[in-house]
Amino acid sequence: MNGAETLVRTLLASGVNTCFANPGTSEMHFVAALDRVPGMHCVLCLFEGVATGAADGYGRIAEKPAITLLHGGPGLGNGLANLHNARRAQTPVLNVVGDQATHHRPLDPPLTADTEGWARGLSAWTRVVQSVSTIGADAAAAVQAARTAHGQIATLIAPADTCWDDGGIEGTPLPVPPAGQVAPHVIRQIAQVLRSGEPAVLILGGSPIRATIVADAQRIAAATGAKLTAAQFNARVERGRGRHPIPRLPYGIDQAMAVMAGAQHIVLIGTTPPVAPFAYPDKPGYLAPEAATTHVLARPEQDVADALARLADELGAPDVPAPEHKRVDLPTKAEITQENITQMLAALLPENAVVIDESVSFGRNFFNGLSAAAPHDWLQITGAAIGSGLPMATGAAIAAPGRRVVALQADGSAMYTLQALWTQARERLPITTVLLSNRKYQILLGELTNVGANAGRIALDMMDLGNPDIAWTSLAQGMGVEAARATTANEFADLFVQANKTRGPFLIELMT
Ligand SMILES: Cc1ncc(C[n+]2csc(CCOP(=O)(O)OP(=O)(O)O)c2C)c(N)n1
Repeated sequence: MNGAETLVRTLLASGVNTCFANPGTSEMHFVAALDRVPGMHCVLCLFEGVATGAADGYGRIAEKPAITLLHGGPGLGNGLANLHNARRAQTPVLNVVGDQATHHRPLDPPLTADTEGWARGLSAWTRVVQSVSTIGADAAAAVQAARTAHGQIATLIAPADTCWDDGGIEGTPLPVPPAGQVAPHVIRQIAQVLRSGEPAVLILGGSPIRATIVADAQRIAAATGAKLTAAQFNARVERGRGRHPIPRLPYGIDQAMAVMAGAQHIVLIGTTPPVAPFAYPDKPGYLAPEAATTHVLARPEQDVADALARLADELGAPDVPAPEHKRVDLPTKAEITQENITQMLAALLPENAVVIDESVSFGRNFFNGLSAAAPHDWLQITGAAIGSGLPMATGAAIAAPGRRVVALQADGSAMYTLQALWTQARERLPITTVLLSNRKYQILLGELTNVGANAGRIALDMMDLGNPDIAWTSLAQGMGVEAARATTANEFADLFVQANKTRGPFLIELMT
């Protein structure tokens, strides 16, 4: 058995059966092994940022890693930004990076780079395979690393000769380490803080934020009078009609500070402290009142569900019934406004959809506005490195057969990784992309003012996508995706219904 075959067999035995690939010469033995060892769904991506973003979307839904198959340091480099988003989301991802054969590397051929160094910047676990005899054991360890602490980035670098040499030994799957439990004294201590009645804000994070987790957090909030919010950036939230709604900490500094106003205690539950995404002159960086004390109920890698349930019990907090949401009606007005489109999405979202949110400016209110939509999962860009939406939708659709994926997608961000549309068409994935076409980097126009920069003509040109206009319906159709343009809100509503009935992908260019 050669090394590549050993690698594939070990991955399959360890429960990893999906690969997002952009191969090169050093990965030829890996792709050849796929014909000899059945069971790996290998998905071709035409840019590495699509592969890594798809692995992020896949891992958030499947709660196990997909692999990315990348070509050397530069291939990995092209995928780094979406690995950054995946790392922030605690998504399990396993990169398999082919590289120069061990005996060829000293010759310094053109594609040679510090692959290991580039990998280490983002990966919790990195290993270079030393010989075919260890590649099986290395692969098993890599899967275990990716599945540790809810999810991490693991990178296995495989020099070409470790894949083509014979003598591989299949690795034994290794156990997934359970998430750490919060110590009893921490539960008691936080209960004491909350019993004091002093104003407190509970900030919930973790991956995923299940409906049951929100329900237990609501018990605690109701019993103690604490305010409950999700963090600003969340990998996955289960929500919608019949479930407890939970707001998220607003993006704007002033709005976030208003949520925190008066708090004497901040309790972090599976999340990191609330900080501003960027510094601004005369604005705080730490988003909490100066007098507030920050407490940690559970760190991101710990068992959040268990900690909340135990805290709720410690407080003797009774169950709180979820609100009875009425179905949202369609608005009667026909203009394309944020309000109307939000209401239309809330009224028409398919049951059990997976929503991907890279809607940036136009979609600022989508999250709260869709809390009474049909039950769904909400996946958000987590690391602020734009270009994750279309790839994440692609990976999520592969992980969620039978569910519609709805990507709420700003146009500037979509341009980073638009090749994802081609993969969506090739794999016939049930994805509706709502492409929010404002032909601007709108958010940056606001940021110019926020940071106190004086914008002239050249600066404003750097935020203008209208010269030339980007023809989204043509781009989508050119990659095999059905597409249509909506220039009124009613047209949008009709197209959204039609798109969601299509078996494959459909892109609606919404002229905002
Ligand atoms: C990888 C990366 N490059 C650049 C940026 C800087 N950036 C932040 S938002 C933005 C433009 C977003 O425009 P668009 O997606 O169209 O959203 P809009 O604000 O217009 O709704 C840019 C370039 C970033 N966040 N991440």
